[in-house]
Amino acid sequence: MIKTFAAIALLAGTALALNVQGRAADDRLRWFRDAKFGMFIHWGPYALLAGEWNGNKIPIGAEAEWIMHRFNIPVREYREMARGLNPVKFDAERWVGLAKAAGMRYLVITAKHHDGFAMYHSGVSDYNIADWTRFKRDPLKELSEACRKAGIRFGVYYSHREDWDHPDGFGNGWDYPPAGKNFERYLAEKSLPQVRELLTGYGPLGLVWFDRGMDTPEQAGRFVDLVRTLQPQCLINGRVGSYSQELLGDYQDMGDNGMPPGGLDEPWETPQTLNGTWGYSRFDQQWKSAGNVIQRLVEIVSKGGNYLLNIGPMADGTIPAPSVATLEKVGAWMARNGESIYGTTASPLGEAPWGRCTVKGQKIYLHVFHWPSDAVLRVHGIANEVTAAYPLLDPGRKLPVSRSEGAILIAVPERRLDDEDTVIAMEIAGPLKAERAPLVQASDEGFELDYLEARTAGKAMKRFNRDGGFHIAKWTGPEDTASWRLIVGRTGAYRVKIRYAAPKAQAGRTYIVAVGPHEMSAEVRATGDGFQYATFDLGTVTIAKAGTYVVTVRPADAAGRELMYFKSLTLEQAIEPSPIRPEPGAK
Ligand code: FHN
Repeated sequence: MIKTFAAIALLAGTALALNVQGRAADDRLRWFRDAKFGMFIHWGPYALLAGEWNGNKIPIGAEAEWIMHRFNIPVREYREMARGLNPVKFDAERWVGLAKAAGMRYLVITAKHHDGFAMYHSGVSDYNIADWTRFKRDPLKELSEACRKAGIRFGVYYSHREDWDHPDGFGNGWDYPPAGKNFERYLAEKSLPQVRELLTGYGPLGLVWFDRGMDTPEQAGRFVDLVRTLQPQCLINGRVGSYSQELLGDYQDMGDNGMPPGGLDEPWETPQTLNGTWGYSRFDQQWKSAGNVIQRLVEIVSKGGNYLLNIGPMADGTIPAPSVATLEKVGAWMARNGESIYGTTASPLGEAPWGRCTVKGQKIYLHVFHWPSDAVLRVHGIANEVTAAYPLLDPGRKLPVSRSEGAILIAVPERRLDDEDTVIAMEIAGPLKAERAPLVQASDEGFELDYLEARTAGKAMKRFNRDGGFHIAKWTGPEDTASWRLIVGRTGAYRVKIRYAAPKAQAGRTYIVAVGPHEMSAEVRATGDGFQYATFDLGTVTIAKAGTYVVTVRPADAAGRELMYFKSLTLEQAIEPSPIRPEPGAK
């Protein structure tokens, strides 16, 4: 088994994907990058069922808004049920007030979920809250206005592909046999026109949040074009396109409740639940605590992402009390510590034994989840001089700072100042210089060089895709590289193996793996459709001298297509003496 100690610090201020996104996208994304925290709202007729249909219950932890699909409720019956929606307790200002009190800076509500019911006054279909029920109001209009007053960006969720009500929409095979469907008709009759309505009737939108992808890039492109034409400043989330590599929207969404390992080079967001469902279920009372939410928020922000946290209001418009209580507690923490969240960038420092860091220029915010019992906070991996350290809650209280064996030592108060997360602000001289610790061989068996620990250069980018997870992509030419530094203690032969995914179109390109001055080349081989990773043996390399080596992977030459979706490279200590050329020398 191969083990490595990967004490890795990524480069400060991780370069965002300007080369891919372009300046216009960067401009659109500015508010989003600063906002960090948003409210997601799943609200529709399913809230009336609250997780139960004819005695059948949605299991705890499963999605209550999927009830129509789970129990194959006939369209006719679901429509009848939806007539009863009458959210007399709905109060847009109160909802938006809660988002604001929680420290959230944007709000995204389901304009239409998979059940096909519009929660706004649609002219395209009378199957909407204003025409279909006796609640003659338009909640989205009221929310959009309340958001504008409160300075919160307003966004709409729209299920553009999945629609269990429309005979040609995707997903309802119990009323409408798939063979008879004309998906294009659904797009033309309902999906595109409703998105147009949303883009024209609710003022400037912060974003449109599409879900569940689209079958072809061309179809997804129509939604992208519509948004770009009608509201060029409006963001589009990553799920507009198919669940594949190419990002047609402005930023990537993780999978539901997804937490990336870190190191992503693109703007991203993770939609997460407060209990186990998005839509309201009266059975699911497994709520996350405020402390859990705060620490998640910090972890997400420390990795450069946004946290879109869901509430599932009840059918009458009441927000479940546990959600309100949690969000208020989170908000109280945000009111004290928001400076360490908004407008920060990904931390180059990764996880520390005591917590995580966020960064804003020359200020490093140390989020202490686990208070040190000896009242000394040890910070590793920062080369800069520290000019000041103080609790964010008490900036006048300067904390003594010293250095020992490469670590910054901060003498902190005996007790934490904030439950769950006490923030210590640390000011440094000059731009942040994160020390990149080399990978150290943990055993005699070798190294595993993971994509996450690589230093990327050129167009090579650490990405997420909803099919295959995380990897390095976007590299097309020799200047696009992934590299690592190793300290090799044990000399001898190492067997080199590479793990990647490559669809057929990428097969045949040549790539170089350099271990110090020794280069080996190979051709990319197709690993299957989608993002199926496979491991290939590249032979052995002999390292004759102990020392520090740079290992690099790169395309051999320039081409218009991506090289591969790279996962890892392993250098295993070979058992047999190797016939391969001796290493001319270490750097
Ligand atoms: O199917 C939906 C689900 O109901 C919910 O809306 C989530 C939110 O991210 N999105 C889909 C599943 O990924």
